[in-house]
Amino acid sequence: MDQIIKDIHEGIINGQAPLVEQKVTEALNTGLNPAVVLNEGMITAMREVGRRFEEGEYFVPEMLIAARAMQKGLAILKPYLKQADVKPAGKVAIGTVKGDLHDIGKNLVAMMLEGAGFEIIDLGTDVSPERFIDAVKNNGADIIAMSALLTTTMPNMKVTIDALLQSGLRDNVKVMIGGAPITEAYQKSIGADGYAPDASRAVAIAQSLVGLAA
Ligand code: B1M
Repeated sequence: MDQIIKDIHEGIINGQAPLVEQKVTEALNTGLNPAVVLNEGMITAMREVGRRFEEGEYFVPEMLIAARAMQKGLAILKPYLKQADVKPAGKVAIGTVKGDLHDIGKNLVAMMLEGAGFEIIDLGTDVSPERFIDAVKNNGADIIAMSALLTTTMPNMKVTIDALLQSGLRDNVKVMIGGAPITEAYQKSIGADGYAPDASRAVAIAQSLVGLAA
């Protein structure tokens, strides 16, 4: 691993936001591939933070400051995740489901979709089924994109799909889901139209849901 990638990785694990900002900028200026910075430096660091939390080495405050450092790095990376010459692709209402406050993965998916030409309605975190429905009814979303990181909140994806069915809007919109505990089998079991395990595959799924060649 490049020293600079190691520095970014360690910086996130230790929650050093200014260092992460500095090193991500430096990495991009020296011509390092943004995907390498993201995947090898940053995403692996959050995985390590999760491991430490699970092992009882980290607690919520450490997770929180690591997440802040990650968000700072992502903000610098954002313009580099855009693809050149993208055509408008469709409107996506994205949010983390009710009860869930994790937003790093959701933000990353939103950035990649935006980079691929989708218009993004970012509903934020802790999004109720009613707010997703509102985005279809009043904002004309073509896709509802739900993220969940907790096994306790993932059932709210099904609650949202059921609410869409009850409101008569299910046929007007495609539903895609993702997040660490989500699987393709779960997607099928709740009647969602698509599942992606990571942000780049989320772009391909969204494109296929609106009929664009992925
Ligand atoms: Co939380 N947390 N957390 N946490 N947290 C996890 C998820 C956990 C796995 C940690 C662990 O135990 N190892 C665990 C869940 C266990 C479970 O349910 N089985 C957990 C827990 C328990 C909790 C609390 C309950 C802790 C507590 O309070 N006791 C609490 C819950 C709060 C709540 O939501 N109500 C909590 C709180 C927090 C913080 C607030 C401190 C912070 C979040 C800050 C923030 O997001 N702004 C936090 C963090 C940082 C994590 C970990 C360490 C990292 C998550 C992350 O950002 N990953 C996480 C451990 C882990 O995931 N290994 C953990 C990086 C991100 C890029 O990946 O989000 O998976 P991810 O997104 C990926 C893919 O999943 C996919 O693409 C993304 C990019 O590749 N994807 C999609 C995501 N959404 C998608 C949507 C799509 C498609 C793809 O289509 C729509």
